[in-house]
Amino acid sequence: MKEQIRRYALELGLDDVGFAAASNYVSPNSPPLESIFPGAKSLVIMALQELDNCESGNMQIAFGGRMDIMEFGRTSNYKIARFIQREFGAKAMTIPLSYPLEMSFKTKGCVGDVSLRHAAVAAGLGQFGRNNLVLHPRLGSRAVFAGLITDLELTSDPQAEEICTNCNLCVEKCPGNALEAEGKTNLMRCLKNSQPYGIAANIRFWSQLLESPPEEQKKMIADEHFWKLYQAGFIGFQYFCFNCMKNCPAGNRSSAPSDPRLS
Ligand code: B12
Repeated sequence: MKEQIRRYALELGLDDVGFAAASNYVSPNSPPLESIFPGAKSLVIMALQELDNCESGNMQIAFGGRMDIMEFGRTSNYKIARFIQREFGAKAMTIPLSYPLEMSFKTKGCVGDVSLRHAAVAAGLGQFGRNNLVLHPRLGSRAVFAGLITDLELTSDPQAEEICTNCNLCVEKCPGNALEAEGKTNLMRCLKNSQPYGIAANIRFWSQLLESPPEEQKKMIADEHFWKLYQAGFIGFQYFCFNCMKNCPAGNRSSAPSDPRLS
């Protein structure tokens, strides 16, 4: 079964596929899988290579690339879930790549219902690096994960090798010093830099607008800041920083072989 699913997924154009038994998924800060999918037995996790867009200083192009990946990831999730239902008569529930996730004052929109990083580790697709991203053996930090939960019984793939060399480039290049403490990203520092038009900026802007006289309101609406908030709002969110991902030298994407499992 695993090989049939793997082949199907690789033929869709995904970069890698891994499997994890539900019991091997350990993410202490996430809700239990059983609370999401009673009877869940396994996770099927896919790795997609981040496009070179992330290197651009133009943040429309940089995040546009991520939107392409998210769209492809979601389409792939749907196709693989349907493949599992059709071929094996099993249930499959897709995991959102980023959003939606629980939004509350408690979680501050920072805890996914399934942690794709912990799932990727359990599925043998990588290990946590100094930047707290999961480094895929070939794609390094430039890996985005997608995946699904199923009641098919699938064994876990072997653990991936550790490729982070602790070169510290990610720490040095983080504009918010969000990676100073090992093993823990300072979320608020990361968010302030990576999503400058997120919820905090919105609260500030709209409160200020309400309290301002009409002339000031006109100026605020004419300001670029408002237009950026507007765009981030209708996209859902927009990242303005890819530093911990794009500066990481781990992995060797250029030598990526075509997958031998497809030949
Ligand atoms: C919410 C979210 C965010 C929030 C908060 C992240 C957070 N809480 O960790 C913010 C906005 C800050 C964020 C930032 C980024 N994110 Co984000 N994010 C998510 C999301 C939706 C949920 C994450 C989550 O549930 N975290 C909460 C729990 C599970 O984390 P935690 O237990 O506290 O674990 C943390 C630490 O304890 C540590 N950790 C845990 N175990 C271990 C073990 C070891 C050995 C070590 C060293 C560390 C470590 O790592 C975690 C990071 O703080 C996921 C998608 C998903 N559903 O998983 C994407 C996801 C994690 N994000 C991703 C990316 C790429 C980013 C950014 C690079 C942004 C960008 N421009 O793309 C930055 C990276 C920040 C960084 N270096 O840590 C990718 C990561 C891919 C990868 N290769 O690892 C994911 C998986 C999305 C995807 N579909 O691929 N993200």
